[in-house]
Amino acid sequence: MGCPPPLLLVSMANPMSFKQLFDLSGRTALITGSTRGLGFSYAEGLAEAGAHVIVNGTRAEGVAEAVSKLTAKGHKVSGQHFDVGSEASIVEAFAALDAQGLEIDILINNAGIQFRKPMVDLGVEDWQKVLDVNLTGSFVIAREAAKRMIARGRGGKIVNIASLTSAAGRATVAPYTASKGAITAITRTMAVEWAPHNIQSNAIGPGYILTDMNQALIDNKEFDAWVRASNPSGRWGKPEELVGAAIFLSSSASDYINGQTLYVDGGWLAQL
Ligand code: GCO
Repeated sequence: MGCPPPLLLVSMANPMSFKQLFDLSGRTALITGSTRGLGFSYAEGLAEAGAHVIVNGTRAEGVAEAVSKLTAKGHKVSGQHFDVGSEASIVEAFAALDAQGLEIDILINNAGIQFRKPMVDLGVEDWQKVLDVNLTGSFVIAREAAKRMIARGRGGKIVNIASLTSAAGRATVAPYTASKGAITAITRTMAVEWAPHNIQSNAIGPGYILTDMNQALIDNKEFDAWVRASNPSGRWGKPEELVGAAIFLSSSASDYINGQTLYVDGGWLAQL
C-alpha cells in the first residue's frame, strides 16, 4: 500500500495533549548568556518545563553560581563557560559538551552586548565588537548546534534573541541595531536551510525589559517616561514575561512555526 495522502496522515495522527505540546522533559537546552538577566530567566523557565538546561557565561565562576542556584531548585543543570565572541572558544566548548554526552536539542541564542554611542563618534573597533558577539557569535553557536542536530536526525529548536531594534531604529545604538536586524534575517536562513532536518528556527524580539543591561535607561527619568509612553501597556516588561515565548518556541507546540520573530513588547510595534 502506498503512503496515504498527507491529509489522511494528519487525521490519523493522535493530537498531542496540552502537556505533550509544552513539555520539555528529555530535551537538553543550551542558553547562552544565562548566568543573569533574561538568559537566566530563560534557563529557569525551560528547566521548569522539564528541560536539562546548560548554563553559559564567559566566566566559570558566574556559570557555577547560576548552576548551583538552579540545581538548588531541583532542576537538571549543567554549565559550560565560553566566550560567544570567539569561534575557537565556541568550537572548544561544543567538543567539551560532546565529551560529556550532552546532546543539545534546544539552543537559545541569548548572549549579547550593548554599546551606546552616536554613529559620528563610533569607531569600527566598537562596532565590530558588538557584531562579533551578537551576530557572528549567534551564527557560530547555531552552526555548531545544528551540525549535531542534523547528524543525530531527531530535529531541534533554534531560538535567536532579536530586539525592537530589529524592526525600528533608535539613536546611539547602531551596531546593536545592525546585529539585531541581521538576527531576524539569519533566523529566516536558518529556518530554510534546517527545516528539512526538522529543526525549527525562530526569534524572540523583547521590548524594553527590566534587566541589568537596561539599568542605566531605567534610572533615566526621561527615558523611563519615553518607554512608558511608547507602548500601549504603558510599562517596562518583566524578564519572566519572556519565558512563555521561549518555552513555546522550544516546544512541540511550535513544530510548524519557522523563520518567525515573535515580539514580546507590550504592543510597542503595534502602535503608531
Ligand atoms: C537600548 C536598549 C534596547 C533594549 C531592547 C529593546 O539601548 O535601546 O538596550 O536595545 O535592550 O533591545 O528591544
